[in-house]
Amino acid sequence: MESTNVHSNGSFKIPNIKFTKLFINGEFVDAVSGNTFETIDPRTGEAITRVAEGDKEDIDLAVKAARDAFDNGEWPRMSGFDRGQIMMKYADLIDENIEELGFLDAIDAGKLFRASKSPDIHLCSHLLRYYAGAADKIHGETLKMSGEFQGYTLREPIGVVGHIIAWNYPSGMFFMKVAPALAAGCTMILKPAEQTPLTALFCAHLAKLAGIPDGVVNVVTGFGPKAGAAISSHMDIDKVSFTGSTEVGRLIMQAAAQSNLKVVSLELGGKSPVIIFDDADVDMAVDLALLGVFHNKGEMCIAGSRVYVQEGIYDKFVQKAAEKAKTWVVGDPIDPLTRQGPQVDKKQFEKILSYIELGKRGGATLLTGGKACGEKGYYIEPTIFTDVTEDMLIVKDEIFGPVMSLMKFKTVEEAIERANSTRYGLAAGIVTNNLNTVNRVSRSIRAGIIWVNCYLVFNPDCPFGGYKMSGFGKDMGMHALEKYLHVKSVVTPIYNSPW
Ligand code: TXE
Repeated sequence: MESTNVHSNGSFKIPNIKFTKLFINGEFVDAVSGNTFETIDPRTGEAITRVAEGDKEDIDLAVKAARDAFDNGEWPRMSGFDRGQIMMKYADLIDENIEELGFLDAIDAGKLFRASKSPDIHLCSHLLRYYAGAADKIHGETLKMSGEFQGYTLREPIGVVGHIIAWNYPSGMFFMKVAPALAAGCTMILKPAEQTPLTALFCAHLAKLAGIPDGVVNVVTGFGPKAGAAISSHMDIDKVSFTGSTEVGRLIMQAAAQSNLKVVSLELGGKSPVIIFDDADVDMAVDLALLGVFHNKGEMCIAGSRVYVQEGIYDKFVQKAAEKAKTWVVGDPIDPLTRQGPQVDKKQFEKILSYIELGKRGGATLLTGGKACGEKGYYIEPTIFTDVTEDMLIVKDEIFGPVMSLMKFKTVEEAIERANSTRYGLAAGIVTNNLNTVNRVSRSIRAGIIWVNCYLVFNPDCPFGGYKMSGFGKDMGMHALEKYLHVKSVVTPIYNSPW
């Protein structure tokens, strides 16, 4: 462990960065190469600190530790109840350190400090407690079979898991992956995104404090093509669980197929529709639609970036959306009045601005925003385009920023068809008071989660994951636990063996 000093800035404590090394086999260690890289504060574009840059050799060491902990260690063998008790302790430690974790997410990812403390970090401890409660309820079945045999199934931990995660929910995503895998009895290596390594290392430290045995949770910071690729192509990792872009998801599947055919689950991009019908309360619908795409500065795979409004309320909606978007405060994510912080890094900032340019040049009308703001850092104005058509790239591609495409529709059939006209299928929103419309549309949209008269509502018991090119395999809910379990059948003769 490095320095533990905490210095104060106004009403909250700003922590010094304590953990910057790889966490392997219960110890913080330098990368084998000795290399480090900068992690950048998107509020300023300046470096926060340097972090160890893991590579294949470091992944090999982490896998060796995780393999040994799985093959010979106590974690997979202890009772589910005991695992659950340790996970409960881990959850308590997250709550005790909520301010520091929230702050690290704010300076590393540009997330709202307020939102990082709640619900983001609350979700972390909630996930741990949810899966801690499930750890002693992993049961098999008894099989009657036929003839002189009977059988039963065992649900066993899948083995050594490699988690590769993205930067938009650094701590929440850590526990979406780690908590169910821990409950199942797996051991693991997690690679956080290179943009946001800080909370993962802090959470590794808390895992040790909670009493999770060495080698069970290993964190290797580093870059995708090196440390990430070493996970997906490793011969001794049994499963890879990934959250990130569709392009890299494809590479992960290829690497899994070409190495040891490890089990793969992918949570990828989205281009989610929000459909607002004539009978909706316009103020409520506008608030919901703005939140759906501007929250977390639009860096959400579930961002409701395609907003379809029925023709009867379209004009009123456009007017109110413009008014409200202009009051959306962009600024320092530490300031409690801010609603939108900076984009995560320069690359993402430039990607979003280039899509905004594409929209302008393609003939879409800029209703609000449309440019960067602030003197330094990676801030972008909340941007709404109207007069967009389905063939424009701003409507087809995941922008992953505060950019809404606002479109008009006439009938329910048209809304369903246009909502489904995407290669993605992660989420959708419906705003209406008509129950028949709710039932019809929610059954017709090909997406993993449908929010009715709400948006962005998450809970650990609510499965989350995509259809189509948004990936496969669920995070959260009991379905996520299944991802980390194998089913084994055991067959025995009822009386004497016929052999
Ligand atoms: O993602 P990457 P990026 C989308 C979003 C965003 C775009 C690019 O549209 O603008 O992706 O973001 C690791 N083998 N999403 O470039 O590259 C990488 O180190 C193994 C949606 O940041 O997919 C990081 O840990 N791993 C998404 C993780 O993959 C590799 C969230 C994600 O990075 C790798 C993030 C490789 N060859 C971006 N290359 C969502 N579903 O929420 C990279 N990585």
